[in-house]
Amino acid sequence: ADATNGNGNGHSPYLEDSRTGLGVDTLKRAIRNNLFYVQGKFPEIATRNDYYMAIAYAVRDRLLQRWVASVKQYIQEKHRVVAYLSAEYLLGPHLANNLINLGIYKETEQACKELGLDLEWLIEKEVEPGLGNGGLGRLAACYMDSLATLEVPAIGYGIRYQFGIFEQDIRDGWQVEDTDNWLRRGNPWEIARRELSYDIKFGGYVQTYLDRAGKLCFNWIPELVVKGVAYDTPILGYKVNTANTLRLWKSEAPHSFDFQSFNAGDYNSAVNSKIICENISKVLYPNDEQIEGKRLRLQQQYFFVSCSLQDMIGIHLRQGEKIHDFHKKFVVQLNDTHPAIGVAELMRLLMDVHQLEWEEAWDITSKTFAYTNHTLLPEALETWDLQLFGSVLPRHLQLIYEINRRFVDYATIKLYGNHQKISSLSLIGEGPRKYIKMANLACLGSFAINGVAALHSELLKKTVLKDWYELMPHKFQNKTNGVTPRRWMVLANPELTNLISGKIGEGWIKNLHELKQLEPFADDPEFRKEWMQVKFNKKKALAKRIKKRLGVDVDPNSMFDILVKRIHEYKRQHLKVLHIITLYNQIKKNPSMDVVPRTFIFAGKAAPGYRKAKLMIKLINSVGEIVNNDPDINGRIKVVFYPNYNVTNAQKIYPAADVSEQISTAGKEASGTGNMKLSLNGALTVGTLDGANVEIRECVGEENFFLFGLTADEVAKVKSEGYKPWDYYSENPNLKEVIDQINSGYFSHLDSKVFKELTDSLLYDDQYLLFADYQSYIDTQAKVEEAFKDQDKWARMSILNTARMGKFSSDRSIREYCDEIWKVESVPVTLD
Ligand code: 9GP
Repeated sequence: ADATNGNGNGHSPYLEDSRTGLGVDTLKRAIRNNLFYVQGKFPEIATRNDYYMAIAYAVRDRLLQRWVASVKQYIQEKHRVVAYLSAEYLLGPHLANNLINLGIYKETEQACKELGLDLEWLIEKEVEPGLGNGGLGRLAACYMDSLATLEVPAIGYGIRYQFGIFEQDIRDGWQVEDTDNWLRRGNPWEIARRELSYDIKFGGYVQTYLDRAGKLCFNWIPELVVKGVAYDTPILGYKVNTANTLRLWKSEAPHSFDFQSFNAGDYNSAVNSKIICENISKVLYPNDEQIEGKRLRLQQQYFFVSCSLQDMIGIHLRQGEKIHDFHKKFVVQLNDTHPAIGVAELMRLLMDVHQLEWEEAWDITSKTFAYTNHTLLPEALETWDLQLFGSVLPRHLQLIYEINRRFVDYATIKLYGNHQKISSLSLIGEGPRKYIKMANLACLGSFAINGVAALHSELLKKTVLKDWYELMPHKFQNKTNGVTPRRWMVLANPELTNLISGKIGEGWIKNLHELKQLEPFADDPEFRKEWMQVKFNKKKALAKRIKKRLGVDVDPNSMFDILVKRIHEYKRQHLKVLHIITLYNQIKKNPSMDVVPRTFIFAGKAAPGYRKAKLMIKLINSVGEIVNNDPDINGRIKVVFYPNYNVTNAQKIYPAADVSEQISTAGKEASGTGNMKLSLNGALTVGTLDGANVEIRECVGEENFFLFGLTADEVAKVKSEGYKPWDYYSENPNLKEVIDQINSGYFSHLDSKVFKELTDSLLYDDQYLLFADYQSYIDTQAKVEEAFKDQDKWARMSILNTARMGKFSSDRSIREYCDEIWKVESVPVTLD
């Protein structure tokens, strides 16, 4: 069959190349070959992982053809390139995504079937690379997908952490962390480029001397040198030939061990340096929205930024270009402040290595970088203790002092006499201990600064970056986040994808605005029925997973009310718990009341050192234990905490959501992207006017969105007037009952102390205004319940949510970045 049937149609006269062909028979042949020649196995003894690998390598071959063509064309035609610098990439599993982007999902499924394999079962096997914490890392992954789909020459640079975000388990209601050994079975998607490595210096001191021409020169004598080795992963666009590179750096020792120590019999010292060097890319810091001023983290940041900038300069010079034109070749996007040290590092490379003068080096640097801010939380803005910084990067400390000296001179003239403002703009913070302000370095060194949703960008200008906005208003922009419809619809929800494409064709997958054509079908009763049937099937599938994972029965006919994201006080998972307990109490008081059955599904990780977030998880599980087993409730409400929220699990959860909970305190969530994925999958949002919720509501229509709570302005006002949570508690009997109940030990086997830290922080501080928003939230939830009773109307609202989400494609975001910040153009790639 192979010899006659290259395209799987039985008519092809020639045999497809087994590494590039896309037909069923060719894929079968490739899988069998890989099993034999790559895995060294034959079917009788092959494991599930062997087959997964065999398929992955077959797919990788096809990616490589496009990847090589892309790189070749970029080099030959010398295109301008976007370099996306991000300490995190939350990629999610590769296989199914690559099959979709190659357009061979069905063919591969068929090939597997003919080999007696179940593709879906093999896909389930894939361990995802969890090289990120949450929104910021996932955004970087969506952007890589869109860059390739829009055929924009781009390189993503980051760190190849050996251990990604921890795996979460729940024991006795508490979060327990386990290491994420994602590389244990190998990674078929990457190629190690051992020839591509750079030396990265740390510590030591700087020698200053005059050269023969009398020029002041600096020679950094490091205490430690680490080697950064490139590991490349191709990122293919959707049904295009463009495959861009994600280049992640692994840290290694320049030498495997120290021979002198080894010969002297001191084995530990002989391998010590190897361990120190490898530690740098060993593990991802598991904190989201929280800085940790640890030496290793600074080392990680500098490590990947220096490797990346040296790499870019190398690419530029190898193309025969001049260092003076670096900024014309590359535009470098700083994903938050984690790579902001790049500003000082590019200055160092241009001056100390490439011998440019200060003025020209600064001119190039400040035309190269653009900075995206992802948070309004002041505690998440990175600073480094100056002494620590100087001990890791002594040369950069000098450079930052000099950048700052020149800047402060300028600001002093511009802002004559306004010492407070000048000191807030300074790159160096004063106090008992001095510190470096990375956001200020990023603002000063970048030609563009953007927030990630309209409200966020406005608040940046009014709050954390106010002084910068007033000094340099021309730099400020907004780029509302987006999500890739390929992963979050086509892959996660093939059933809905088919239903939609059956009505309006497939154009929406690349141009999400086309979903608008679905609107008229919201009035078609038959379509509404089919729509709800797909939702029901996805709920059934999730219910099955919940049963398997947690042993809890949930009813797919109940409303699936979903709150999934990192656990954080500002995201207010505990407000949801207050609602659940309120509902529980209502039913307890009137067991025969007519209540819409609901399943509350939570998921999310807490930073391991964030005690209150971990307590919130325990509270959810404790409430679940009581509610789920109370005979008065009789299964009408269920509470589930689905462990180990990651991309794989998210893909199963979003399509099953009826309700999307986006309940952060207004003015705290920069954007959110889960809100977009849920609404795209037809969930109705219960939300505050925070982050991108504002724009989602504008798009889907206020009648299709459940709004509650204070606005950002009202939050600021309530706080400035002296907010007293206790007053809300004492004046609202339902709220009081809920808090007292938690405090009494009702949900914790009569242990009244477990949740005290949490309830005390609400009663006496309540930074995130749960109590102020409580009644509004409860009232809105009553409206949700009413709306759900009319399933036909609900279906209509659900369809309109999906139909109106066109704006929230990451393709739209990337197009805006390209046109308004990066000034880069698409380059369609042709295959040889
Ligand atoms: O908290 C923001 C989230 O709102 C946003 O959607 C995401 C991507 O822009 O970034 C998150 N920020 C961080 O993870 C750290 O600043």
